[in-house]
Amino acid sequence: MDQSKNLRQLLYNDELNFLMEAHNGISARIVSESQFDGIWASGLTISAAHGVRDNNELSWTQVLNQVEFMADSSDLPILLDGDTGFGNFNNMRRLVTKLEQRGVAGVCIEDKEFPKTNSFIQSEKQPLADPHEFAGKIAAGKDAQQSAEFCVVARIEAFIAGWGLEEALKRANLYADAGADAILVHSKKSRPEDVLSFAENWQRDLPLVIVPTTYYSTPVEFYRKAGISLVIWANHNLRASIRAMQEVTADIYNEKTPVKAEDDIVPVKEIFRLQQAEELLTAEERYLPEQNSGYRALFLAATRGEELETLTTDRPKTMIEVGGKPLLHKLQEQFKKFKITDQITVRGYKKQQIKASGMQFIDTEDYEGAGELVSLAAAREFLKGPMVISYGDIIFRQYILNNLLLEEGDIVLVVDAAFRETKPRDDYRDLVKASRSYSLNYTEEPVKLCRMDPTMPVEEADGEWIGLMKSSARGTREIVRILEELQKNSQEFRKLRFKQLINRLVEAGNDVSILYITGHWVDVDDLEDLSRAQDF
Ligand code: SPV
Ligand code: MG
Repeated sequence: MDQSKNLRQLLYNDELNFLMEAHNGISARIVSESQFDGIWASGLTISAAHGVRDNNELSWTQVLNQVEFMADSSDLPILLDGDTGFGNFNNMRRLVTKLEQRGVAGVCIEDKEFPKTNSFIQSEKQPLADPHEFAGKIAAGKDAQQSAEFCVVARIEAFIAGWGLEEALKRANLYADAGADAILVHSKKSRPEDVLSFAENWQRDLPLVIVPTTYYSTPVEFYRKAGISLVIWANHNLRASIRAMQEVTADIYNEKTPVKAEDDIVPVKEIFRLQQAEELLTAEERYLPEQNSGYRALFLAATRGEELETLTTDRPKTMIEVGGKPLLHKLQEQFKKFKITDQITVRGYKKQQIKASGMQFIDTEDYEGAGELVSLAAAREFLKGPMVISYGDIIFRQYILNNLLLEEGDIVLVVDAAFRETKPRDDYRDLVKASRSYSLNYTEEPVKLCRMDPTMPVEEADGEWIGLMKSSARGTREIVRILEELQKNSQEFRKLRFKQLINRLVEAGNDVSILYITGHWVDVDDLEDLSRAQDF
């Protein structure tokens, strides 16, 4: 899109239009999501965002770089504050060429000397440029542009430097003669008298631009009546963000936690949205070969969950909706995020009700009163290579799966060390004793499982297994070996639960590692759990 043409229209149409300040890619995107007509890439705020002064401390290529990011992230025309053109007529030519190449719609230069000082700092001491030299710079810029639409705005600093209307008009006429596309008349007064008197006495058709930073309280109707074309709100986004950063920094320091501050800041998701992270995900699907983590997932979902009463008369609990989605679909999506796309679910109770696209299924008829190992044995053929095995009725925060996948070890169980708070009841829980209790002290030494025993006194337990584990190819082979051994040797194999398998693995000399978490998961066993899950 030709942004220069858009900027030109803002200058030349009969309406009063507005530019909003931005100083980097993200602020440019924010302005571009608003109803504003265009963007002012302010020299003051671009400098300040870099932590330097508005005295040409940034090099012109650094400014160019910044405005390129702004152009990339916005679909509005950008008028760059080009200070004094970063040198003489020759520097101005090169500036215009580069700005056009980077999709910047126009540039405004001011008739002061390089290096400039911001107009609000000791303004009366600031020397103005020789008007003829400056007019030559404008002419050189206009001659350098490739497209007819690119806009060069000449900014008059006569009022700023303590000169009067006459000097301002004389200079503006010279710059208009040199080919400027518009005149920006700047003032430091708290009322608009400079700019209004200028507008009244301006005889040419060339549009006028103003920057009401100090006379901001003037109703914009005055500008419309005076025939002004463009108003620039020159620094407000940076000023707003400075206040916000000061407040949040102080607040988090004082509170020693961001808990309070979180309510007043955007969620991280909002950053992703502004960065258009979604687009990259779609593009990845399109351009990258389908990726697979190497893990396969097995979900155990054969039981009904009768404690959930009428909710499970017509479907198994894995299909109960939490936050608008069946538990199994939530698990499925979560695993997909980690490129675990090879997924299988063991179904039993009301198996026809379990549907999930892209999911494979294995059915077992033996689920009523059976332990989990029957389901595991049903999935025997699938138990190959690196695996993640999960109960079909749990939900957990994403980081838990992430950390599990990163954890070393042939067999790793996720164990909740905060289990006493998580579920203060005494139904069946896979309590575990470990080589070491959960502690905040960092140590390289891995935590090993000693035994899993739901009957151990709660005070003795180091945590509760949440029903989520992973195994390496070697670990999976061991699981299969023990599973088959139990199948062969146990009289009541169908009653066996995970604890028997896990304890046998340990007894057989396998290291079963533990990844401690502290909450952030729910298993949906009864109605109380379900309401906790809905809040989750
Ligand atoms: C800027 O925003 O950098 C300007 C306007 O040039 S002023 O700060 O008022 O000089
Ligand atoms: Mg400036």
